[in-house]
Amino acid sequence: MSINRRLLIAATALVVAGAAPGAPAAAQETVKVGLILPLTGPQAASGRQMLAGARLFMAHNGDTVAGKKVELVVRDDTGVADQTRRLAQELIVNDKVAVIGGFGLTPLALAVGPIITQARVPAVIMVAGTGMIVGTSPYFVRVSFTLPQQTIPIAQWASANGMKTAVSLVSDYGPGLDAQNAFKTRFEQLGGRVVEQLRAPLAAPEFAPFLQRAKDLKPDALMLFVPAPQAGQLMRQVLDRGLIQDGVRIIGPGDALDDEALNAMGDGVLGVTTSYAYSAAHDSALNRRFVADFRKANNDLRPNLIGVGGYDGMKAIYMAVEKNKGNTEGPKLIESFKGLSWESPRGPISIDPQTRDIVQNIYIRRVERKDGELYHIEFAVFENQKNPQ
Ligand code: VNL
Repeated sequence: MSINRRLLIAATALVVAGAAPGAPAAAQETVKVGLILPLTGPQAASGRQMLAGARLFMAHNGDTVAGKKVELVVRDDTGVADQTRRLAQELIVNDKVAVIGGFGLTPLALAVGPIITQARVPAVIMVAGTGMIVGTSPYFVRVSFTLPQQTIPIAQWASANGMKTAVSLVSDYGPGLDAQNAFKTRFEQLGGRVVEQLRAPLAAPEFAPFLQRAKDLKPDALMLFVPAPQAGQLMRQVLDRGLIQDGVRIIGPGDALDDEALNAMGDGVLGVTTSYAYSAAHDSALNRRFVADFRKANNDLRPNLIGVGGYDGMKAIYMAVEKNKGNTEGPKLIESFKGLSWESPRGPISIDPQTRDIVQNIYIRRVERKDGELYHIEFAVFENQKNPQ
């Protein structure tokens, strides 16, 4: 390594260390919020949802909090973890943001853990759902969901509704493995049997051979998980292969029947039952306003849980800054996220003061036609669910 390069690395380390107490951010009259989102590439749908949700929150609630102006600094990581890491560093060191947020996939969130720990800057997770992420830095807080939290209720429901055998098919990375493990554990505790656990690659998946295998095994249920942007592609192939017509019940956390893609799936998915924290059809005044304004501002795009994550992420940041009377020093700011609770478009939610993870209702919902569109209609609820430890 050249002397110059060594000096550069040492200088970068010093800058990060210098930013550590967060004092520069606290002195500013602007609260800068850095959003790191996949705005291009295969995960772009998530970035679009998060950004729309964050902007709608500001449209609804104004751009000042505790007397300070809130400024979004938006960056596209293209869904690549090296970019997420580099952008986090830049936002903290150069832009002096008080907090960062976003993270469209588990590996993207994990990439910033060491940086936020060292710089002592809070990071609000608006999508990533692998259970262990929040535990990897004392500066993480999560407003999205965890896969075990969202999956266990459907294992109970399936068991209570006569399903005895199941196959699971998931994306082969953190959240998929979490969903698969949580499902198998609960379903088998209740007397069911998972006869095979299938895993498709996350990048450019080809689902056909896995679906054929699942079909050949003739289980009562097929439990599915893919990240929400892959929902349309997966379900098209499920329908093409005739699994539902063959009598296999499709179940899982709601990601594979994502609200943004649901209408395009068509009537073949009527009756499919899943468990999830949010439905665009959630029956509350706040959600009706959220959905109507979101659609109006985004070419009639239907919001999903990722859009809600953007909205609630900003809500959490506003509440934490307010609670802290405008002081945005990292170590103080992270404290003020702990124990927050509020009404989300999905229903009542809170941040566990011990784990900094989301506590929320998980609803059992079935696809029905309503006002000419397909929706997830909620009919049962598991209240105040935490990520199981
Ligand atoms: C993750 C989990 C991503 C669930 C998702 O969609 C999702 C993740 C972007 O943790 O990577 O629906």
